[in-house]
Amino acid sequence: METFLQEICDGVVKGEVRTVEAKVQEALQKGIKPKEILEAGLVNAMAEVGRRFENGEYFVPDMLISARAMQAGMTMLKPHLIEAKIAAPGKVAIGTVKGDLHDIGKNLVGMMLEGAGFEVLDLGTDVAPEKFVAAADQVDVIALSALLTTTMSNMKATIDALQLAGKRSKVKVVIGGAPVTEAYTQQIGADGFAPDASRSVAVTKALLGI
Ligand code: B1M
Repeated sequence: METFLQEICDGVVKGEVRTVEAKVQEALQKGIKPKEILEAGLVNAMAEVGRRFENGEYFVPDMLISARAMQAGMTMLKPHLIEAKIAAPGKVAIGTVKGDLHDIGKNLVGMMLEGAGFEVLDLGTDVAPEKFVAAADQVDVIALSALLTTTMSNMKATIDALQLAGKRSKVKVVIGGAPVTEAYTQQIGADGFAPDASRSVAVTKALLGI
């Protein structure tokens, strides 16, 4: 791996905001592709943070410090990821489901969709099913993120709430997040599953027939 990318990755793992910002800046100036910085530097680092958490080497405050460094890097990358903005092919409401506060993956998916020209309405984290239902009139797609096995069930609760409100057929529902699988997608009656941010664009486009 390029030294810059390794340094960005190490900076996120150690939670060093200033190092991450400086190295992302340097990497961009050296012409390293934003997508490469994102995937090999930032996303890779959070996988290592997760591994350390599982091994008992990191605790919640460590994860938060790393997440803050990751967000700092993402803020710098965002304008570069969202370049070629063309006429919006559709509108997406995105949010992390009720009870779940993880937002890094959700933000990445939102950025990639914006980068692909979609208009993105970010409903934030810990989003109750009723909020997604309220947004359904304004969008073509609802994108749900969940990182916890305990909050995944709120994806189904959201789909059920859309159904109950008579809005299910108005929108496509696409889901994702570390514990989410294709089988779960079918089980709860969602329309699509994206295993990562890049593929969320292809899946969303396919659902809209673009
Ligand atoms: Co949390 N956490 N966390 N955490 N955390 C995990 C998810 C965990 C796997 C860690 C572990 O045990 N190894 C574990 C869940 C276990 C489980 O449910 N089976 C866990 C736990 C247990 C918890 C707490 C319960 C810890 C506690 O308090 N005891 C707590 C829950 C709080 C809550 O939500 N109510 C908690 C808290 C936190 C922090 C606040 C400290 C922090 C979040 C900060 C933030 O998001 N602003 C945090 C973090 C950072 C993590 C890990 C380390 C990293 C998550 C991350 O950002 N990954 C995570 C371990 C891990 O994932 N390895 C962990 C990077 C991100 C780019 O990936 O989010 O997977 P991800 O998104 C990907 C894909 O999944 C996909 O695309 C993204 C980009 O490619 N995707 C979508 C995501 N959403 C999508 C939506 C789509 C499509 C694709 O829609 C179309």
